[in-house]
Amino acid sequence: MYNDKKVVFSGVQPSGNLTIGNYLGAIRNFSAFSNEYHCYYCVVDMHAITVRQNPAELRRRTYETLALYMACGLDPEKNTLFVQSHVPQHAELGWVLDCYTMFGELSRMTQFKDKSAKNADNINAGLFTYPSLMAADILLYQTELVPVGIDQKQHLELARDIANRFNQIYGETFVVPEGFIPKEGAKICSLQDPTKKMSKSDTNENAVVRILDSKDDIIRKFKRAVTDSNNEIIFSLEKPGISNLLTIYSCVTDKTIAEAEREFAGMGYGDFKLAVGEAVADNLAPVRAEFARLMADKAYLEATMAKGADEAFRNARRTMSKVKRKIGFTEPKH
Ligand code: AQP
Repeated sequence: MYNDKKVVFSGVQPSGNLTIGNYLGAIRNFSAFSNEYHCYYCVVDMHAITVRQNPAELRRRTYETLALYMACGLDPEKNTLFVQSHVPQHAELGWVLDCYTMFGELSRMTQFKDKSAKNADNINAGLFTYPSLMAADILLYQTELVPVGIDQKQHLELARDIANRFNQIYGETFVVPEGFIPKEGAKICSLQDPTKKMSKSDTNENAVVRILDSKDDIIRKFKRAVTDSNNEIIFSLEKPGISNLLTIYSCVTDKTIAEAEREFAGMGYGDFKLAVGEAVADNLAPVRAEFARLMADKAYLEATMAKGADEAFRNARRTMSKVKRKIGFTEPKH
């Protein structure tokens, strides 16, 4: 820790248009930490290139992701909002931590296995070492708490193992981070295959609800959502489609699952899906409006990015020089 506040860090890849999974599992929970913690929220563009990206789209999405952070309530005066590639210590520490991460550990990562299967023609080294770069992102800021969806739990555990390993060899260097996984919304599932998580890079548009989808699109996608046999609207392992919709409804209305089940008892699936779609669209309407306002002010977005990069750089540099000293690197005396 470099000031008296404990640190929160989290990131989102600008690898596609963000989904309600990214929103409910991660971003909308971020602002709750802003008063008590020093929060770093990063647009992790370096992670995004582990899968081939179109350069113009990557650039546009980087601005959009930053604007979405703010549209979801993150005030750049109270949070450090920045872009990963603007702070070179991420790559620098990422390389160092690669040398303290075992091949066997990386081979066990389920995201690597999933993404290798999806991108069989581009199984690059970056995709494999993604978790040690993620560990660097977190450890650079001496982070205590990392709010993420459940899909990132395995990577976070590896970041803890890497921090502990490094600390054991060189003495206390990194704070060992804890994950913060929300009780509701930690895994929002695909509307077309509710046994899988909703992913922004899914090519089936009906499976994914994007934060910036229009109200009509949102409602249409929910109307087409896959449901389960028999007409009961209850949360159950045997009913992944209905359970996913109840979870989404409960997140956007702040009602409990039990309250939602009571509200929809006896209703047909068609009306239920329409009600969920409308609740989601209404919840996202202010985010969409604020996003449009922010995107119209590119100068403000650029100033926010620059300010965030400066703040992040100052603290990242301190951790990096400590790491270099510990491992025996020399520094030039100018
Ligand atoms: N479906 C989800 N439910 C809950 N949380 C989710 N997150 C992602 N999908 C869901 C959380 O969103 C944050 C940012 O995710 P990311 O950009 O790092 O990428 P990801 O986890 O790989 O998410 P995607 O949407 O599936 O991206 P692509 O398709 O590019 O791989 C994380 O906290 C994540 O847990």
